[in-house]
Amino acid sequence: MWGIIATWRMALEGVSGAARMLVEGESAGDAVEAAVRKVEDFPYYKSVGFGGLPNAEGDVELDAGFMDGDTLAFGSVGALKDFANPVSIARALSQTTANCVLMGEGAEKYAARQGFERKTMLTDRARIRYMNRLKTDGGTAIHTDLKPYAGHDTVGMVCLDAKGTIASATSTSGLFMKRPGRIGDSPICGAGLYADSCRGGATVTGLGEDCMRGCISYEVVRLMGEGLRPQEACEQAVAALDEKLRRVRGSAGDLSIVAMNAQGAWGAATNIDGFSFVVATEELAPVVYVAERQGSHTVYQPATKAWLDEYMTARTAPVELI
Ligand code: SD4
Repeated sequence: MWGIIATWRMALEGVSGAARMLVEGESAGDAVEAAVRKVEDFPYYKSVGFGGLPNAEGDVELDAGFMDGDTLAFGSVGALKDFANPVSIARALSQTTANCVLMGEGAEKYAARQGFERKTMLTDRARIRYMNRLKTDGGTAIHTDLKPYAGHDTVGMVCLDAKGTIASATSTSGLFMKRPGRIGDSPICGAGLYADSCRGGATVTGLGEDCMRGCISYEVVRLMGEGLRPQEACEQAVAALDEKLRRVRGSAGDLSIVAMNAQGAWGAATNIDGFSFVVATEELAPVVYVAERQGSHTVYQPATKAWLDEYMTARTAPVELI
């Protein structure tokens, strides 16, 4: 059995390509890296890779992580500027025995030494959104109460190949107008992603600071290891962290998680409405689902054609200076 599950509609083309690779017997690591690169390269997604929204100083700083569930090898980069495919740098780092989590300048030096492609990641569209935001915020660049904005779409994927290897990967530009140097959950092992080929993998999208507080990807894998089905594990972990955050902090940020176990069964849970995700397995052609919270449960259905059309129309609409 092979399978792949990923956060947000944006993953569809990458997941479809990965599914073809998995049919051909390629590895989970190769498939998930190729799938995430596809999202990073698409300029209309404003929260991953090329076209990602900048930080408070107008610089695009990218976070990405990669984990191999056979060996627990983990690599990540944070606040990385001017490289085309952070996920590939994270994967290369996962193959080193130490120094495998690098941030900022150190990550850039490593990427340059390894010959990764340099690229200016700020697009005209992203620059216009930044200028507009400065205007609507009266020129205040630094925010202390950043929230994920509508259309905040960190890509996270969990992939199982026919040999039983699970790999997970993430990539994001993080929160729009974040402080320079801010790292979210996406490059943090156990928070943004986790993979263990004996139990399963999970990856999350949402408010990074809150995702980290619950080490939520690890928690879902841990629950699957105790025998919970992926759907139960996702729902239980999201409901527990959401409840705890509300109780001890007064509010909970967005938390949306997807998971797949070692048998290729999958699940998803969210504490918001309108969380989309993509799944493909040996038995299921790539499909986009749209999920919503119902109490402590999550329900989802395949996206309608109208929903899919509107998604792309919104992302590719012209952006103008205000
Ligand atoms: C972050 N978790 O940097 C990311 C943002 C995100 O969908 O997931 N957006 O906090």
